[in-house]
Amino acid sequence: MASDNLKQLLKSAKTKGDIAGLARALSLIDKNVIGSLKVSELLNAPQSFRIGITGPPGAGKSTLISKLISQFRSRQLTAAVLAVDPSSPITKGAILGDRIRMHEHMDDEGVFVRSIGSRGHHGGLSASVYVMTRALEYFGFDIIIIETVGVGQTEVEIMNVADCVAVAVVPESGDSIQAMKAGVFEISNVFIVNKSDRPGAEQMVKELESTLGAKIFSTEAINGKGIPELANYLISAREKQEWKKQRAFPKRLQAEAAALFAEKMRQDINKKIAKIKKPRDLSRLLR
Ligand SMILES: Nc1nc2c(ncn2[C@@H]2O[C@H](COP(=O)(O)OP(=O)(O)O)[C@@H](O)[C@H]2O)c(=O)[nH]1
Ligand SMILES: [Mg+2]
Repeated sequence: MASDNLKQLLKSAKTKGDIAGLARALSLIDKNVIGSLKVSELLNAPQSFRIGITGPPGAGKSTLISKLISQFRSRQLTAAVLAVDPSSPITKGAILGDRIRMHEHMDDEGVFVRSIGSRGHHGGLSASVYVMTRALEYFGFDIIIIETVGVGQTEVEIMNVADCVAVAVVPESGDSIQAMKAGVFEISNVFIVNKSDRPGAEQMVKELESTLGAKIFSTEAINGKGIPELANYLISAREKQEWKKQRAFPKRLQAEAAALFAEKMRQDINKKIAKIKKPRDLSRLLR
C-alpha cells in the first residue's frame, strides 16, 4: 500500500532526521495527496509556526525568506520553506532562482527548501500544500515558511494554511496594490515594504500606515536591512502560542477539507472523462 510506504518513510525520516527521506515523502504526497491523509502521523498536534509570505513576483519574497532563515538559525530555530510557484513556462526559472537565493543554507541540516507548482488548481492553493505542510510539521521544524505569489486566489487562501501572513510589496507596486484583491490586506498580520533602497519607499510606508493603521516593516532584503526587526516580531508571535488554538478553528479545518475534496473530485472527474471514447459515452455520462 502506498500509504504504508509513506508512513514508514515519514517515521524513519523523522527518527533519523533524514532530509532526503523527507524529500521522498513529500514526492509521495504530491503523487497521491488524497491517499496520504490516511497516514495518521500527518494529523499531529501543532508544533511548527507557519509563516505565509505573499506578494507580487519579484517583490523579493525569496530573498527575504533566505535572510529571515539566517536570523532563525542564529537562534537555533530550524526552518522549512515551501515555495509555491504558479504553473507557467517560467516556473523552472523561478525555482532555479529560489535555489540560488536560498543557496547559503544548502549545507545546513536545519533548513529544508522545496518548490512546488500550483498546477492550476483554479488559482487556489493546491491540496498538496496543506498535506506537505503537515509532513514538514510532523518532521519537527520549528518554523515553516510558505511562499506564494500574490495573484489570484492564493493570497487569500494562504491564511488557512499559515498561522501568520506577511504581505511583501515594493515602492513601485502602488498600482498593483490597487489591483491585488482588497482581501489581501485584511488577511495579513504583517506588512512589508521591501526594496526600501528605492525611491518612494518612505512615502509608501506612510501611506500604508495611514490606510491600514498597522505596523509596516521597511526592509532591504538584499542587504539584510530591517530583517532582524521582522524576525524578532515573527519569533515573538511564535512564542505567544495563540496560533496553536487558531489551528483548530472550524474555518481552517473546513478550508483544508475543501481543498482536498476539490482535488478528489477533480481526479474522479478526470477518470470519468478519460473513459469517453464514443458519442454514446458522452450522453451516458451526462444523463
Ligand atoms: N534593490 C533591491 N533589490 C532586491 C531587494 N530584495 C530583493 N531584491 C532583488 O529582487 C529580485 C527578485 O527577488 P526574489 O527574492 O526572487 O523575489 P520574489 O519573486 O518575490 O521571490 C532579485 O534580483 C533580488 O536580488 C532589495 O531590498 N532591494
Ligand atoms: Mg520567489
